[in-house]
Amino acid sequence: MSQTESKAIVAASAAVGAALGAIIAWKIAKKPYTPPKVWAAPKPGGSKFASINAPTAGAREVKALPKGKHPLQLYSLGTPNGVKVTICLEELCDLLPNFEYDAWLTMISGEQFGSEFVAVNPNSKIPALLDTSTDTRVFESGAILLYLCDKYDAAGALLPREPLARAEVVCWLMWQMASAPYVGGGFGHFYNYANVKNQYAIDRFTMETKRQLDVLEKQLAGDAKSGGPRRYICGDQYTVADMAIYPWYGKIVQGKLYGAAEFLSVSDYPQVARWCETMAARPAVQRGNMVNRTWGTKEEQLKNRHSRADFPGHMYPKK
Ligand SMILES: N[C@@H](CCC(=O)N[C@@H](CS)C(=O)NCC(=O)O)C(=O)O
Repeated sequence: MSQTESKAIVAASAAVGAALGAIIAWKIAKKPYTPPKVWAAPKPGGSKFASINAPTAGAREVKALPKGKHPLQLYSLGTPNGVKVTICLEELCDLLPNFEYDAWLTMISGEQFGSEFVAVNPNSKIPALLDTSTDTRVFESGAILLYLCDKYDAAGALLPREPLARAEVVCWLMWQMASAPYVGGGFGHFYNYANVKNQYAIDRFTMETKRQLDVLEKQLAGDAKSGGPRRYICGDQYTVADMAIYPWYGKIVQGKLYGAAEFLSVSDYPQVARWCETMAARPAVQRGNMVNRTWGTKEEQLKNRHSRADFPGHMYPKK
């Protein structure tokens, strides 16, 4: 058999394989599902993360966590939930000359089930923070943002201390925490990660994701109370609400999450796009985006972070 003939056979087999895969996916999608009396876990498959999913919690292996020399140890990955926290930590570096932290890359293909990680976050998800100065563990990204500001931001630069202003910021922070699962676990999962594209699920979560983007668009556009567009989510002051919301909704509008900008018609949200530009220009946002990141160009990644010197020199603004 000539080389050309064998190449043609390989190409033909690949095409037949792809066609069969598409038919199976289509058949699965069409098959009506009647829930059994008692649910049983399906065999792994069906999405990118299926192999780590289980209906039980807790440690799966005995495994120590690495520890650095600073009191704050962050165990995380550069996903939107992780980036919220690394942006905040980098903002604190810009506010406080002696503030430091260690951030350890934690791969969620299994490291979140190690015994010491589970001791820091019983929910086995990044980000997780350990404050070794008091042996305090903090989990849930929103709780970590509050903890960091309560402990280090005495001036209320990132989270106002005044109760009424603080309440508004906490409302938007809680909004983000409650809404993101619709975007990540709902829209992102079914549109991007699930092997079988299910129209019912995609329609449901796209509807909700667009509605949430419109909530933000209207907030940023402003009203009689704000007297015009709001520069940041809560007005003139940049806060933890911006840090929490930007890595999810900002990145969707910038086309950096799920490759869904066109599908979601993100040009419907010009105020969100305007706010994204302001956010992306902040040096701490740029650095926070790099920490514990394992994808993109080499220049966009800083897998583990232990000091300001880990970043290229130009990335900390001159005082
Ligand atoms: N509500 C949590 C969500 C954290 C979360 O979902 N983390 C994901 C990565 S973005 C994770 O660790 N997934 C691993 C898993 O589900 O096993 C938070 O905001 O901290």
